[in-house]
Amino acid sequence: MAAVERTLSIIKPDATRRNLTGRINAKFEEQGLRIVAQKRIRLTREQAEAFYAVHRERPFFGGLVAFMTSGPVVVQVLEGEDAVARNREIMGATDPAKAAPGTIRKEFAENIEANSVHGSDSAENAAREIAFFFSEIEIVG
Ligand code: RTP
Ligand code: MG
Repeated sequence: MAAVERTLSIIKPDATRRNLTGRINAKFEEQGLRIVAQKRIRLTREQAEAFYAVHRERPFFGGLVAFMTSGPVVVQVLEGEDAVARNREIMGATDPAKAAPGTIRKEFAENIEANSVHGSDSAENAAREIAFFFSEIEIVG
């Protein structure tokens, strides 16, 4: 049986601006992930730069930080079997033009940058990213 895991999800500013939080959360819940923590926040430039520090040398870093601080985000912890990989299936490919039908990015993303959601890409990064935004008492599994 697959292990129960947690992953960090962010509903990005392009999606909160279009009032898509509920429709995105329905995708997670319908496909077996439970939202065990959630809060709506506005990232500061310092927070966005720290969260995406791994991408600091990438050409898209400046644009990404500007985008992620352009409006509210909803940060959340998703729990379920194989939650890290499962969430990335539900999200679809980074570029919505390459995302599979039915995925969040295929249905909602505007482009490769404003792509509606973030999801941790490994169990190690999930642990680090969850700790970046949440304390243990805020996560109710
Ligand atoms: P995420 O981290 O947000 O879950 O997305 P990901 O793993 O699919 O993509 P990643 O390569 O980690 O890139 C992080 C985010 O940077 C933006 N991006 N822009 N302009 C570009 O070519 C470009 N490439 C990536 C996206 O918002 C992407 O989700
Ligand atoms: Mg990534």
